[in-house]
Amino acid sequence: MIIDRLTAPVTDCARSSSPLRLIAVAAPAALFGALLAAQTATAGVLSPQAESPNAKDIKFLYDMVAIVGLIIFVVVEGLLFYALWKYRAKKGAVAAQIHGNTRLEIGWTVAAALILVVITIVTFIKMPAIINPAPSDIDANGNPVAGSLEFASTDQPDPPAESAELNIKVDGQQYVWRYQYPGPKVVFSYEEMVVPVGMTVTLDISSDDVAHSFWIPALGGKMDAIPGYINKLWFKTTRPATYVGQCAELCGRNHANMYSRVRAVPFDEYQKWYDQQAADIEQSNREAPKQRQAIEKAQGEQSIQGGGSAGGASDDQ
Ligand SMILES: [Cu+2]
Repeated sequence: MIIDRLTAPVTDCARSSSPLRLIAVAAPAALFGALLAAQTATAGVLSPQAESPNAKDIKFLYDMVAIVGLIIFVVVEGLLFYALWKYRAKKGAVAAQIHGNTRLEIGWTVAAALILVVITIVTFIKMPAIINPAPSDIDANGNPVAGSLEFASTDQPDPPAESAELNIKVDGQQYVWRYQYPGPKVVFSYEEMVVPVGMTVTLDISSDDVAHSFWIPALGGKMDAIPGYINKLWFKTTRPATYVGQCAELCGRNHANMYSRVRAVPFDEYQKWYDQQAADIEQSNREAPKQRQAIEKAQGEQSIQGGGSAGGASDDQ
């Protein structure tokens, strides 16, 4: 009887809490899954995506530090578990009192310092290639050029003088990216940047309102977009593809919707897009005043029919 009384509430309790327990496990798992599904949030699950030469160098440094860290983690944890097992408490055992081991202590201090020195040297070797823009693989007319010296950041120099480059002004605005293209025509686009494959693209990044951050993970570093400042970044694509990114600085209510995209296309296709975009913009500029006049006229007639209103459109607006 006693046992019955004791066990009954326990099983009741277990039964009632099982859906809760399921939710407690399933909800974080679903959240984690959703995070992984957001391509730009992970930027490659274990190791960063890399397409542009500077992105590849950043990935190399990242992987190097991650692998060294992983080896040290395995060795330290391995020794810890080995010691736990080998020296586990036995009946009547008295713990040995140890007061340091000079040789061992000097050893692991020197080893740690050496690892840091190696990481520093390799990082400094890679730095110029991350900072300085590489020359384009194609010239200003879209013809391939021989050789590909890989030369990227805030104080980045221009690509080598003889190399073609495409300089795009990137402007962060709550909540959209605007790209202004160079050349004889007025060409700009929002959200999606179109670039020719093989051309080194240099970016002058700024903002109209608050701090944003321009980031296409596969195409190199992340750069702040700050009002009043021009920060520089570069990338070079090697194949036709679309690379997605996202504003990486919390910039307000709709920050999560501030996407960015780079579409790399063959040079001819880029030129076609450039001309079409210029023509579309020119046509919109011609149509806009007509549409405005039509709207103002309609509003004017409405206000006359309604006996006039204080906020009506006037001719000089
Ligand atoms: Cu933003």
